[in-house]
Amino acid sequence: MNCRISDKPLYKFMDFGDMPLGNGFLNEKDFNSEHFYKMSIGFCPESKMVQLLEQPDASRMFHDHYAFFTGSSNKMSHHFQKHASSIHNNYLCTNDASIIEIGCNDGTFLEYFSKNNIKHLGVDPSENVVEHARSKGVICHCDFFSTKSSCVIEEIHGKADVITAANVICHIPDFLDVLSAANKLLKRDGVFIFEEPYLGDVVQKVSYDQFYDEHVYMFSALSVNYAANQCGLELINVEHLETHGGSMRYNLAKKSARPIEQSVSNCIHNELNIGLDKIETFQKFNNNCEISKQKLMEILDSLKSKSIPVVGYAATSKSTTVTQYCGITSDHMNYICDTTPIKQGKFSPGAHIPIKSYQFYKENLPDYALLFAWNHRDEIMVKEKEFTQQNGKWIQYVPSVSIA
Ligand code: DWN
Repeated sequence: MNCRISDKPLYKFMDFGDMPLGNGFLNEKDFNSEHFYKMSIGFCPESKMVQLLEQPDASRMFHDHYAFFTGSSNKMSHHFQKHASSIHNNYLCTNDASIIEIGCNDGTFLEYFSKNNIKHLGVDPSENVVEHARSKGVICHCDFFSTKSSCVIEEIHGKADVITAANVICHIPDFLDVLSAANKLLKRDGVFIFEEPYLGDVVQKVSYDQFYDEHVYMFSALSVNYAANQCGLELINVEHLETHGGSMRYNLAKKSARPIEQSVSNCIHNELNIGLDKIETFQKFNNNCEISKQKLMEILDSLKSKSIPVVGYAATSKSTTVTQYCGITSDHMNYICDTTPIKQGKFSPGAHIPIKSYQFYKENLPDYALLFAWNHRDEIMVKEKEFTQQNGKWIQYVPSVSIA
């Protein structure tokens, strides 16, 4: 696995110990053969990249029973429709215009282009989500995106005006290869637009749960700019987004093909101000995570000692990091409820807490719910008015530990 964008050493600043797969929901019979890897995070002072030091093999994470479906959040579906329409209006006005999406998942984003008869191609390595996308009329190629697969992609589709990705690029270890492949597949003035959870938000909100096997990188404008420059691309625009607890949308173009907008230098200036270029910032982040963990466990241990039932709300990939890092077990939490059928009836990775359907939760409202899907808080608070009205309490840990 090549997951280095500079040949300078990485400084480890956080060690999570043994970690199961974030989306490795499993059956009881598989408890003994569950896969664990050593999860730790490092910072490269040269490229300013923050990343996992080790990542499990891709085939363990992305396969024909991948558990995450983009359409599981109404708000995210709406976000992608808006994004699709904006890309259409800004970049895809000619008759021969075309778009490629890396990591198209269940087709939530590309469905717009399919419906509007715009030439498109989704690329994704997980056959089950690709099937879902195809059922919506989305044209897909089932494979990992790389310079190797770019030859086949070019044969099928040709070069594109726009290449997009959302919450995908930070999953791919060979970032430089992805950038090179994108550069190769872009038309001369094409743009590569991707959005990912943002390092600045992770540090400021102490959202350590954004680190898990699939997220090999936690990008900043500093690190993306560094990598893009090595592959004939440059960062021309950035836009901060509220999605997934704070994300950044990066727009890249071939060198000198498009003007570099003010947002890039503004963002980099802000990143230097908040210290995203310094190891000390991440050492402090590590301390803040330890404090957050202690506070959360004080609450959960206290409820456990009084035998007060707690339910986890949403079996997110992030919840795996939280349960494993904090030491949350099925003694603290009766079950985790989740709307995704493929997760229901299984057990959470590592902690082996049962996953139950949303229906089950609605019929057995608990006293306390730990909000694992804190990044969808607004959507969930609207949906869960009944729980709050019945005096149900939310336990939260991002941006700070609280009971409300
Ligand atoms: O990058 C990634 C992000 C975009 O999605 C992937 N590596 C995997 C996944 O991460 P996640 O699982 O932490 O994503 P979410 O969107 O925070 O959580 C999705 C899960 O939450 C699904 O299993 C559905 C569930 N959920 C729920 O049960 N009720 C979600 C919502 C909004 C709800 O109301």
